[in-house]
Amino acid sequence: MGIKTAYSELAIFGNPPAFTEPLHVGRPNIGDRERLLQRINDMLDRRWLSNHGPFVQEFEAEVARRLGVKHCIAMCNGTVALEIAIRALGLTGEVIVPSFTFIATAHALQWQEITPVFCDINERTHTIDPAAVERMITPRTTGIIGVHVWGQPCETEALTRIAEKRNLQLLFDASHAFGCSSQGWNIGNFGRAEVFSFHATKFCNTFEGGAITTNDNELAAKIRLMKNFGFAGYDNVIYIGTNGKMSEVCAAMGLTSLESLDSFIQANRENYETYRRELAGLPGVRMVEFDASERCNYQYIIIEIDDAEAGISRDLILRILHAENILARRYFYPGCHRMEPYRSYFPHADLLLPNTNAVARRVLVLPTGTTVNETDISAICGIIRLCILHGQQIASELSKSEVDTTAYVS
Ligand code: T4K
Repeated sequence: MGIKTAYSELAIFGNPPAFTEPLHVGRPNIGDRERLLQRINDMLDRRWLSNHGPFVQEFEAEVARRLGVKHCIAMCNGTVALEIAIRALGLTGEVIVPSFTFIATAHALQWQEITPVFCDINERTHTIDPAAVERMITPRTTGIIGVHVWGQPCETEALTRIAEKRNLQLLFDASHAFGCSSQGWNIGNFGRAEVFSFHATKFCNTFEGGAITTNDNELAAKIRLMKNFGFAGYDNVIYIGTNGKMSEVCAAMGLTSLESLDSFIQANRENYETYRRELAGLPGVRMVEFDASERCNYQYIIIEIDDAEAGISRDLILRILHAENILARRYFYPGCHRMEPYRSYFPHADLLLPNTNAVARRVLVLPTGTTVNETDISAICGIIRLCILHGQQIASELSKSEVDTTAYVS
């Protein structure tokens, strides 16, 4: 890895990249490899590979204990967990959901022919705006899905009030928020249920995996049936269901990840502080900061680029970073409402989503996690600094050399 001190050294001009290997945003954290292999050996010896095996039971109990929630039902992934939670809550008609989220949140509704009604976000926190939620309620609305995007808690109190007042189901997509809190309470305890993702790219992973947590006994029992074809015992199906089960090997990885959770969070937190220091005062660059009074997993480093103030576009910065092998991402550009099938279904959704559109135009997610260290972050921020300080020269030299600078323009 080489530190660049002049903009003429940038890889976009044909120089060697700062990183010889790609630096990914979602590089998985691997806990204690020996413990994992030992668990996999135990599993093989036991010849119990799936169907609510001992590792899944232990994983569910450990997640529930950590979150202080009555029930945790492990699932094969976060998307199926969302689909099952939506079905178990009996959602139909229209459900209010932010457009600024991973496409799975919207698809989990549309997959079941429920209309996602896209709602705007708070421009600072990126979470669903309760005042906008109230404006989107119609006689067909049956529920609200809040997303704790980046691990940033939704305004849980306001959303709970609205759901109670309007008799709506409240579900949270907590895919990013394992280990986070809202007003001191662990995420996992809000609404009727919350859904986590333990995908490989999440700071706590089970290879692929997810979970639903709830304090509602009846709902938990229904979800357990639904994720196992509705089986209530041998030869006894009492409900419509699907296959949402987590496998033993995934739970083995999950248990191993949980053992290292504190060190993962510590590494993320140190990276977050380093980025904050390195990017402080750069014009046109704002880092999304987390409320220090809440617990947070710090698994995402999010910056916003104001093109005009920065003197260079977010998309040109992205292109420059990619040339350096820094594979920053534009999550969740362009917003679900601008992706199919929603773009065709709701061509006018844009008009009600000014904050979503503005944030999607500005956001960049940078690499972090246990594979990224302070020196890497200094190199990444050094390149961003060169972009900001020499934006105009870079753009004009690129246009002179007839390189296509429009490729990433929104
Ligand atoms: N709700 C929300 C709010 C979500 O963010 C997500 C998932 C879900 C629901 C659904 O949960 P799951 O069904 O996935 O459990 C990635 C993840 O695949 C996805 O889980 C995550 N959100 C989303 C934010 O990010 P992509 O399409 O960007 O993945 P991909 O393949 O581009 O990988 C991301 C980066 O990670 C790349 O730079 C490569 C790197 N990577 C990836 C994998 C899988 C690795 O270095 N190693 C790996 O093993 O969606």
